[in-house]
Amino acid sequence: MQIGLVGLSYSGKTTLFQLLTGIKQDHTMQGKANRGVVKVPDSRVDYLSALYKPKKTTYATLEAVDIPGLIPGAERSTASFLTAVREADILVNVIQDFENPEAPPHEGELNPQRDLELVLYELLLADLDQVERRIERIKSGKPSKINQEELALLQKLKSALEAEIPVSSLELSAAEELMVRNYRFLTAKPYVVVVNVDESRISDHEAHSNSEIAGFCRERGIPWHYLSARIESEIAELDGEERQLFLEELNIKESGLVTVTRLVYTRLGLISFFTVGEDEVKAWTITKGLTAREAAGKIHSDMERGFIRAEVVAFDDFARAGSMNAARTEGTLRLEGKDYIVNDGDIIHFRFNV
Ligand SMILES: Nc1nc2c(ncn2[C@@H]2O[C@H](COP(=O)(O)OP(=O)(O)O)[C@@H](O)[C@H]2O)c(=O)[nH]1
Ligand SMILES: [Mg+2]
Repeated sequence: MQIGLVGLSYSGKTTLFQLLTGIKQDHTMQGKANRGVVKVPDSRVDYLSALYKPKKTTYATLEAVDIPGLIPGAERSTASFLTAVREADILVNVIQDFENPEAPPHEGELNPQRDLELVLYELLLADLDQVERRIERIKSGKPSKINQEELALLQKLKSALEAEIPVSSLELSAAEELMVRNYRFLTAKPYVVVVNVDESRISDHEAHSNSEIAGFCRERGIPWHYLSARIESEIAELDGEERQLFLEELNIKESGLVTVTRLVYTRLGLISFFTVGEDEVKAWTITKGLTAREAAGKIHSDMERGFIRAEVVAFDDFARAGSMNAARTEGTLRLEGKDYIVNDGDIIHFRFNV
């Protein structure tokens, strides 16, 4: 799964990219999209790894792309920007809410709500542009070949986008949904807001909760989070204990890396299950609602084909029991069949036959 970081220049995209991936970037390299792997922090994996002491510990991963090139009011967004945004599975909109002489705000005035709306507007315009061009192309084709259903849908999308309604907010039939998916509209993508706030105001939770942005997001069901990207990316370089001390000192309850990855998981409907052993402790990411057999297929197609049973224990039950044997005695480790729906945090051992 790919996270696309979008936002105006100087909002802190590259800084957040650094926090998420641990990869240091040259901030002067404007214009180039950076790609990196996000190791998804998970205290359950930490616990299992400390217990099993495996040869290898594998965390779940996401991909992050730091996408520059969004210029409000430009005639048309740059092609490289649009291509990168279209590839992303989820957009994280980074918004500037800090003062820094190295980061002049848009039109000389710091205004987070305006910046949020500017970004949404650019996404709307890109979709509208795509819709209009498609309508033109259809209309200029042979009349006999005109797909009336598609044309009707495009007209509906056009009116919505002109009224600044994102594609994700539209009620669509199953057939329309399918057509829309093919277009990969930017305003149809899952969307999360990260407000990059000055470190001096990072623990002002009341102000964050009452902000214009919070109201806007609450009303529309958009997940949002306040963090301070620069100080957090500096703290992230420290080792465990020191890191915790600094976070506490700043009254930051949880690292932005943890919160942002959790928001992304929730918004994308992702969950993790674990496999454990002396060789490897590993987190696997799947979409919510998969059966045990389908989950086995994520590990290996043989496991799906030859699936017999799954031995399952919820992480919390396992941690309480302290070992597999204790969990078995307590009855929380149980056998499940192929149609069992996997839960977030399940520790699973698949039995299969090939
Ligand atoms: N004071 C402060 N400065 C920040 C923060 N985040 C980023 N910056 C600085 O703002 C400038 C722009 O950040 P950058 O990540 O390059 O923004 P981008 O253009 O969106 O990639 C850089 O000089 C950063 O060091 C922050 O939370 N607080
Ligand atoms: Mg940048």
